Amino acid sequence: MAFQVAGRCEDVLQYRFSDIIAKKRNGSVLTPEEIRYMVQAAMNGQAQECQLGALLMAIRIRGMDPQETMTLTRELVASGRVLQWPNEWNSCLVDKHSTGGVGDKVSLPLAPALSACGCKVPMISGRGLGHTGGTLDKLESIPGFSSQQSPEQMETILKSVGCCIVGQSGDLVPADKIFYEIRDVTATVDSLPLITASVMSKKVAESISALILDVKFGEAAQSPTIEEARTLAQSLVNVGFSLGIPTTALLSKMDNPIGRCVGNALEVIEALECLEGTGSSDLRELVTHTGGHLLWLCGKAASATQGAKLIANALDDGSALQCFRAMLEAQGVHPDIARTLSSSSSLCKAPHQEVLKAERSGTVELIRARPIAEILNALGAGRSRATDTIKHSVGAELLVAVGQHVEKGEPWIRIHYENSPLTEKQRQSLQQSISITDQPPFIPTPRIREIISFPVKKEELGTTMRREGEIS
Ligand code: IUR
Repeated sequence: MAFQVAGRCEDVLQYRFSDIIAKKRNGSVLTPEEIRYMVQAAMNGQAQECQLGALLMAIRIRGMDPQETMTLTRELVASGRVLQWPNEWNSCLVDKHSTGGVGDKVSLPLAPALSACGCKVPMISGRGLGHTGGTLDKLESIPGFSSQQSPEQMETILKSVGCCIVGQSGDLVPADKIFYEIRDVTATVDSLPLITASVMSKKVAESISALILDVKFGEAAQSPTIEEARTLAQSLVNVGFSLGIPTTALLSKMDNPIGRCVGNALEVIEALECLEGTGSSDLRELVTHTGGHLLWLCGKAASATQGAKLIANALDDGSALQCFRAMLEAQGVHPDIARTLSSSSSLCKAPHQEVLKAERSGTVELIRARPIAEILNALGAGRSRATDTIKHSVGAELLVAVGQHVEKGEPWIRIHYENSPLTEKQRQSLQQSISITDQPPFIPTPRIREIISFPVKKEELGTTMRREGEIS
């Protein structure tokens, strides 16, 4: 039954918050004015926390249509400052968002590789929470690295280096912070419109020209199935496009850890391998594909395939590594460290290591990322509450790869730990996380399974979403 909000008038400040809660609770569509009021009331304290929680739960249960989701995104953006850049950067400002994975260090090589290809990358990243890692935590394994940069400092770094990776400043989308804290304690994090508005508002506030989304699915992702990931990706792409940012989403499989390292300092070393043109092929695949799509979206490549080649060149010819080192120096790392950092540098080493051995011979079919990440978190690599401190040296190196043959007794994982060694239960759980079968060795399927994008030509704006088929 449609529900009419009482007290409606021209001045949005005269809504009654409880009427808006009831309207959404009853399944009606909120008007743009009601959504604006919801955000303003959260900002100016007119809405009580319990009312915000009730409204977020009503949205979680009843959902929002694409128009409401777009309006919520726009109002979140309007709650704070919007970054502004020199006009000449208008078509080359790009960023990436990942829905979170295990061993996901893609941003570290991607930002400098894009910068080496002529883009400006004002990347705003987050910290790890739960079983997924955070880009800022990884970078903070490098002594001196500072993720706190003002918009003015960001502009200076973008002028001289072309990319920066920073934390979100308090004046950017402050309403999202209020909503997120309440979502976190009211079981409303997993709401499609709330995730969409939260993610996209921060990207819109960055004033970028193009955005790539890595929407993960699988056991170690937020979305267990490709169908759920596709729905989220379509919602994100929809809002991006409606608010003027050409956006493409890649759906990528997240069951095995990305690359061969999990844990902050170890992942930086692996990112450096990628920047040196070597290292894990699945990491390089994600970096070149996400970068390739961005170069295409912002007109620096004739196709995503050509863009991927340009990114691969930047990794192979050392230009991306140079940008990475220059970014570190600009963000506080001592020049002697920044200018020489390489995959053979010793970075924040854990005092202890334990190697586990394969319990049978056969082919490695799967290495389950989620239990590995949960055990590493328990050893201090991650945080379960936002206020927890982390141990950058804690992590794991995979010594075997999916698809290869292993012999019984061969070492398959090396755990790096500080003061608390593995318990017997953790050891058993790690042994259960590798699946070794009798099938013949195989080449793993690529991680990226589907691409969701809108046409970027202006005359095609607003037409239906184009989804390219499975890519092999
Ligand atoms: N990241 C965000 O920025 N917002 C969200 O709601 C989630 C992840 I879930």
